[in-house]
Amino acid sequence: MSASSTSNFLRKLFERIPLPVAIIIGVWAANGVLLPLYLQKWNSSSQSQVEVDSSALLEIDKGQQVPAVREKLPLTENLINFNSTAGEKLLFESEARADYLPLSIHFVTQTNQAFCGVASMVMVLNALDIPAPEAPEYKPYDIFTQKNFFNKQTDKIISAKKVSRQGLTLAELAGLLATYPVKTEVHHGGDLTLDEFRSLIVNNLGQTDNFVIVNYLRKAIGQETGGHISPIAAYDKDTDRLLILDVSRYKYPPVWVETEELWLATRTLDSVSNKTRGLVLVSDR
Ligand SMILES: [Ca+2]
Ligand SMILES: [Ca+2]
Repeated sequence: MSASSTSNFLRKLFERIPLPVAIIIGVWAANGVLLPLYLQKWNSSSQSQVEVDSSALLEIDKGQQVPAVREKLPLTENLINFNSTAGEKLLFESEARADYLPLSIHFVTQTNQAFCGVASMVMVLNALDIPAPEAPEYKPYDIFTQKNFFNKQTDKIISAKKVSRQGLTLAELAGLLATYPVKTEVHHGGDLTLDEFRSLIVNNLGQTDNFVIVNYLRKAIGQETGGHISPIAAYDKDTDRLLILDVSRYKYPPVWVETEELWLATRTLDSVSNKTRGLVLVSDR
């Protein structure tokens, strides 16, 4: 059928359809196109605004940035992937790993790109077996989650909403933990020698009733890019490396990093607090 005979056929067809039926068909067709577009727009505008880590954006042509769908990021040669034969061997032959088991049992992925500190605290509180609040999604079981961690007490330090925008400083992290029955000890990287940094961590990793949360600059250990927080789980003396259980599990695997490199990464300035990053040691009260 040619283009002109097709249009003749359609015109004749429409002439035979009564006007009310034509109106109904018109409205139905418009809804088919406009309603889905409207719903799509409504859905996207009603989603909560979560700050996207700029390292999750890929540069494309014309300098335009679009959210990228991609696999975990590759590791630079200075880091040993825990999920490798070498990484596994380091754990089995590690000289301080009392914290590995309780932390690995409670290993979680941060629920948004600024919740690394919250995810780390939740892991440590669960590993310490601190009495947890009710978790409605797991009723009748109680466990710390990145949702029920926040309450009226924690809101006095910083709200969940604010944390999702800007993350946490070392002082805020310790302040939030102090609302729970635990003891905290804050050490800024700039105040510690390498030996002090190493012995604080290694001593702790040899004891089961306390944990180390580290705040470091990713860029300083060859990762993308900004300040980050995660628990440390083990130490290998022969290679002088620490195992970080990285809570951004969508982005990087746990890694073995040289102690000196991590120390230097904690001696960087956090522009929010205007202090260097560092460590928080957490124990039962
Ligand atoms: Ca070893
Ligand atoms: Ca410990």
